[in-house]
Amino acid sequence: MERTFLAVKPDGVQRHLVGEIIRRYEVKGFKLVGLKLVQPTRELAEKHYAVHKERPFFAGLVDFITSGPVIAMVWEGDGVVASARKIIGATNPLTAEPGTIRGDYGANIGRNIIHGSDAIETAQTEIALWFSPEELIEWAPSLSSWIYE
Ligand code: FUP
Repeated sequence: MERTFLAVKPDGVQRHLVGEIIRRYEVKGFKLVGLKLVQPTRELAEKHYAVHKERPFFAGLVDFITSGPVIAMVWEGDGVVASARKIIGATNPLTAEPGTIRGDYGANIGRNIIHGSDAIETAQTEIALWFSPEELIEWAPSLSSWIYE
């Protein structure tokens, strides 16, 4: 089953959006398989955003993501990678559609509340970076037959 990595960034934690964000993925029908509060180190943040290391916003991005705790999560479900991104919305909250997390709660690209893996391969890399295998829990949701045909 497909898995994705989501993280509520320090702004989302400070703004008390953790519960609201988890709720959106729960009620959608995805399965939570990993969850923890993390104070990211610079090393972790630089690895996580390595693809952006030549970009002008990289230093600020690393400063921001290491500035406070983040909620790191792994969610599982058919098509969860792309669907979770739709629920998040566009990178810039000012252009993200209303109804998306960034569209509803954000007003600045540098404070866009949540991270979500952009592809299945990226998700695998990010899950391995943020979680050890024993932190991911296999469990059988009793509602499965009401969520999946
Ligand atoms: P996303 O996949 O939507 O999180 O966006 P990107 O991977 O393109 O960018 C990662 C983070 O860099 C964004 F969440 C916000 C930040 N960023 C900026 O601060 N300025 C920019 O011009 C682009 C991205």
